[in-house]
Amino acid sequence: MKRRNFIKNASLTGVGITVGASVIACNEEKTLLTNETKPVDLSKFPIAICTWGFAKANAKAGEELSKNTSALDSAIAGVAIEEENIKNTTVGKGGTPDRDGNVTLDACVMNSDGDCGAVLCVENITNVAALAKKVMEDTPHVMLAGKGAEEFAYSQGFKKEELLTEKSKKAWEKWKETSKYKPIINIENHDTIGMLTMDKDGNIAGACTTSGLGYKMKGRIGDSPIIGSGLFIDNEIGGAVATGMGEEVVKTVGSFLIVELMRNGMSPQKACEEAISRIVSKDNRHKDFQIAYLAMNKAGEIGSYCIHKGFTYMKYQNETNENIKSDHFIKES
Ligand code: SD4
Repeated sequence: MKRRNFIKNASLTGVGITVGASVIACNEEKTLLTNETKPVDLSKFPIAICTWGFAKANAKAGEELSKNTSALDSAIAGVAIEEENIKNTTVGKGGTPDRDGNVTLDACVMNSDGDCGAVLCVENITNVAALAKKVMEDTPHVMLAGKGAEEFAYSQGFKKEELLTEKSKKAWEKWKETSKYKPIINIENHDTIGMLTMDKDGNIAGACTTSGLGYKMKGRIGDSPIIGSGLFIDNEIGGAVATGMGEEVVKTVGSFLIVELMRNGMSPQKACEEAISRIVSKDNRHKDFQIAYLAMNKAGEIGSYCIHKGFTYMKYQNETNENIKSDHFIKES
């Protein structure tokens, strides 16, 4: 086999580590070989997957990938559909505000080179995933928060927008009558959008963007903009994204954990199951919150798992965009 375009075998640093997800790339032959010597058919690529039933967003990412747009730009173009969709109350413009009525957005992106950028608690800017990419590329930093992120956005030509819609404002005013803070499992069956994209050569990138938990405390940040929690990519291994109760994802650094489990030989499905098991084995509170993970490895294999029934994800492959039900931990729910 020709060794040009050799991608370092990550398992070589360990002793006796299983190597299911490690790859040797051999573009000339249009195949990837895993260390299990399973040939992977590159004609399966590109692939776009995203959390929940965000069909249009995922189709957009798939179309961009098919036009040879980079994996990261395809993901950003895909999630922008939901950031701009004011009917979606969990992402971008139209997102549910915090308990003081401020819509504050969180997002992060990661490319195939392992570079990343994030913005936290940003007001008045709709396309925060694109802003996270700007942080990655045009600042010496990885994360910008609050006013600093907003001012940086204006300096980059982003426009100031009112993110609180009349509808969200009315819902917030109604919420204030009781002020009961209880995140709702599978809210309206869509939530944070976490997307993983793989270009036709098998390079992976991702984006994660959200308005966070509705009626959160002012200044609260969840997992979504935290690299390793809401999103993690290692282009030698694969990627993972999370949705659900951010506080619990952060405690186990869920997306990073899944990629590491895949590095050590687990399938994306088993890795997602193990990451959920780390959360549910701690205590019984998981009965009251949802967490879902979605992962893809270098061979384009996909896995997902969640605590409660109801999580679905989108998969775009070979010009087909499907909504797929995830398996779940609490079987009786
Ligand atoms: C957060 N993980 O802010 C996000 C919100 C979410 O289901 O995905 N809710 O914690």
